[in-house]
Formats: sequence, structure tokens, C-alpha cells
Amino acid sequence: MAAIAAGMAVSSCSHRAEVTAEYNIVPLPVQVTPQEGGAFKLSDKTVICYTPGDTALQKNAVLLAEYLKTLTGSDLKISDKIEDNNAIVLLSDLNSDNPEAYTLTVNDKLITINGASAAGNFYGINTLRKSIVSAGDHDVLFPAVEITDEPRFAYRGTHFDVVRHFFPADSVKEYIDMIALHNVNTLHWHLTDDQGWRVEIKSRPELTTVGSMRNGTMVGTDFNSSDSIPYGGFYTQDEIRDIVKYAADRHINVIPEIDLPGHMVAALKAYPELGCTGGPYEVWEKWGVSEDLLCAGNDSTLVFIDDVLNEVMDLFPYEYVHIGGDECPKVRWEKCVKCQAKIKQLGLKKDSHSTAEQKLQSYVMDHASKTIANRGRKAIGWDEILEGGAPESTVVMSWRGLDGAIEAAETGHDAIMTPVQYCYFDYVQAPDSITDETLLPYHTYLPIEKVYSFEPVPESLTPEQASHILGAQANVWAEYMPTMNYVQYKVLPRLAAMSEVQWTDPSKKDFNDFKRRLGQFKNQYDAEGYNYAKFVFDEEADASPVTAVEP
Ligand code: TNX
Repeated sequence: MAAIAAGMAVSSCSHRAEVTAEYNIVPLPVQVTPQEGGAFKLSDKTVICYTPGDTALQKNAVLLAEYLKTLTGSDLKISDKIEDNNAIVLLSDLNSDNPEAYTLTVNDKLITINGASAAGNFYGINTLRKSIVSAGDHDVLFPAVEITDEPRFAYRGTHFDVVRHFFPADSVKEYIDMIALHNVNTLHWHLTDDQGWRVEIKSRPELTTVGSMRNGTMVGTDFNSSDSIPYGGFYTQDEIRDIVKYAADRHINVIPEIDLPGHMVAALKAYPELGCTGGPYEVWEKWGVSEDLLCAGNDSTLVFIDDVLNEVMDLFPYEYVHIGGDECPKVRWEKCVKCQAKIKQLGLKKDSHSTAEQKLQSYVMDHASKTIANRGRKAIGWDEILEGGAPESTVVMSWRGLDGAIEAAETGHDAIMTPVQYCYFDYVQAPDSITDETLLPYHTYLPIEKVYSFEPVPESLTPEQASHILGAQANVWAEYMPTMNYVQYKVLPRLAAMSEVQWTDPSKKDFNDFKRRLGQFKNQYDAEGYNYAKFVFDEEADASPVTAVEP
């Protein structure tokens, strides 16, 4: 009996259900060429191996094992001995000009993923996992194939506002995993704003002890209301370092944003002497744009900026630091004695391009950019930084349309495309009747079709100017996203469309084909337990207007 029972166990094990992989993935690879010969069978005996001594590939191997465990139920062994049978081999010695390129080769004995770097290798891993059509306890047959792939843009961003609503460290990691699935390589982390200061700065402790909490939050769309429930949170420096490392392991660089000189009311609550009126200030309970900014005529403001940016640069090793620059009404500066004295002292004069106060903003942004450049880093600013003349070598993030990026590229600045009409995932994605998404006065309809249609390189640019467009980014402003579940709903599957904008050559883009592949991709969302906009996959929703309402 015992022998029969054991035999049955073996035979049921060897007859584990089987699914066949399909290389129908998002974002669409450069080339997928089916090969002659048998398929590779991934079972629980398959080994993941990597180049001995390569710690970056070892980390990739650990991630691949996690992904495959989720999708197949198998716990694969990881080895630094390169096998020649029943193995997934991870290498990073592909010869390519594009450091994120990879090849994925499948034959009946091996799956080989060769990256031009560990990052390239990771995108090959993503392709492998996305080709598994469903999650379950099963073996997977991978048809023989040769995939050659590389991204179109070097900058593939997703932004996250953790101020209007706060998301603890574990949720940020979850967010990082979600964007990593979409081959995103940059997290733009919006850490400070009027409604809270979210990063611990040891030299200015009150930024978080005082500035991280607000006394309440406006209710719905009523700007005069407050729920009077204290709300806040911040990341300790240890948490920040841990998140930066977590992102790096997934080949994601983190760009912190310290929004200057506006969107600073939380900092002014902590240090009112840095404002033009001296306060008192309260951390904002509503959304929108405050007239209170840092006082540009006060030299201690520049010391404050330097102290904060230097600590931030200690925490975030990536080349870029975002210094904001958006939405700075100049009413306080126009009336402030110190700001006006500074304008006089600097000899700033209104001309056809800018007001004296806009030039004063350039003076502050220029100072911040130099602090960053002094440490060999580069500053990024929202497109308003062009108004008073953008500091040299500053990257422009174009959000109020395409014009900021065009002007930037024409004047020799690098630019990142994130225009509201294609890239704002706080905007409504569902036709009105389907969900209860909050429609704010500034929100418009941004369906997935419109995201997909985005072309980040404007036709008017010369090839030289076009080379200044580093890439594109989706922005996730969290005024109306109180929970991670809702964040996922707003981001998915629009980020899949954005990932194809960021990765795939425009000549290969086709919305209907994307939609077909998205049907397979959503199984990854299901496997991870993500909440996503399911109406996108519903026949009726398919008939929704494809032409978006223009803002
Ligand atoms: C504009 S985009 C803002 C944010 C808001 C967002 C809402 C930008 C540079 N500023 O402060 O959250 O609109 O869509």
C-alpha cells in the first residue's frame, strides 16, 4: 500500500498541470523570433544560475525565484554554477550600446537571459515572467524563441506623491514592485508640499516633528471643510536608505523632490521665519496652490535650502535631484520688503520674457541648482523654471503641456515629458457612468487610449534637439488617493500603456494589439493581487469614447 501511495505521489507530481508560455508581452519587445526545436519545460527541478561572483545577478536570481514562485508555485534552487540543462542562466555580458538591452534565448535545454548590464538582465527576467499566461501550481512550457530587446528611452519614470496622502515604507516598496513590473527605471518621489513634510532632516528636526502633521483634511471637493482628524507621517533616514536600496535592487533610481520655493507651507509651519510674513502658518488641510512661499530676500532661506539639499543628497545617491519650482504665485514677494530689496540688489528688471519676481525665483533655483551641481549632481525643475530663465544644466520637467520641453530642448536643456493631458494618473480614467472617481475642476478624462497615444518627441524638434528628450513619466498626485488600493486602481492598467510609450518604438505601436497583449498582462496583476481598473477589459467599456475630452 505504502509503495502504491508513494508511486501515486510521484506520478501525480510528474503529471503536474502544464501551461504554455506566450511571448505576448507588454511592453512590446523589439524582436521576437520563434525558433525550431523543442520547448523548455520549467518544473520545480529547474535551477536558476548566474555568473559566479556577480552579486547584482545574484539579486536578480533571487527576484526571479520569487516571481516564479508566485506564478508557478515552484521553489527553484539558485546556484552560482552555470548548468547546461534544465536551467535558467542569467548573464550580463551582452555587447550593446544600450546598457538596458537584453536577449532571451529559449531551447529545450536552457533559458538564457543575457543583459548588457544587470538592469538589462532584469528586463529579460520581466519578459520571462510576463510570458507565463496564468498563475497556479503548474509547470510551464516555453516554446523555443530568440528575443532581442532594448528600451527606446533611458528615462522611464513614475512619480509618487506621498504628501497629500502618506504611504508608509512598506507601501512604497509595494509601489516600487508595481512600477518595476512595467520596466520603469525611475521613481520620482514627491516628498514635501504644503500638506506635509515627509523626509527626516537631522539638521532641521522640526520639519518632521512639526511639519509632518496637519490638523485635518478637506472633505471631498469642499475646499472650506476639514474633517479635523490629525493626519501625517514621515520617513526616517533609515527608512529612506532602505527604500532606495530596495528600488536599486529592482534597477530603479529614486529622484527625491524638495519642492522650492512654493509648496512649502509645511516647512513654514516649522520655521515661520523663512516666510515673507513670518506667519503664523498651519500645515495645509486643503489642496491647491498657496500664496505663501519661502522668502527669497532672506539669506537664511538659502542656508536652509543648502542644509536640506545636502542631507537629501547624502540619502539619495542618484545623479538627479528635483527642486520643484512649480506653482509659485508672486503676490507675497511683490509686497515683501526683503524680496523687493533683493530684487534691487541683484538688479533684476522686468523684460518681455519675465517679471522681476520670476527672475527672483530663478535666482533661488539657480542657487539650489549650484548646490546640487557642486556635488556633481543635476537638478530637475518643473517647467515654470523656464519663466525667469532656467539655470544652466537644469533638466526641465514639462507638465503644463509639451511647450516647456520644446523650449528646453531648443535652448539646450534636457527635458522629461510629463504633460497633464497624457501623463496625469490622478485624472479620471473611466467614463462617468462606470466608477465613482472624483472629478475635480482641473481633472479631465484621461482614458488608457489617450495615454497610449502619447508621443514624447515633438515633431518640430531637430534630431539634435530631440536627443534632449530623456523620456516620459506618469505622475501620481495623491489628493484623492487615500489608500494603496485606490492608487493601484488609478495606476493600473494606464501604466502599462505608459510603459509601451517609454519602451517601444512608435512605429511598432498599435492600440488594438496592445489591448490584446494587455489581456495576458493583467494576469500578472491578478497574481500580485493588485486592484486595477477592470472596466478596461469589459466589452462595454471597450465601446467607450476613444476620443478624449481635451482639457
Ligand atoms: C499640479 S504638476 C501640481 C500638483 C497637483 C497636481 C494635481 C505640478 C508640478 N503641480 O501640486 O497635485 O497639479 O493634478
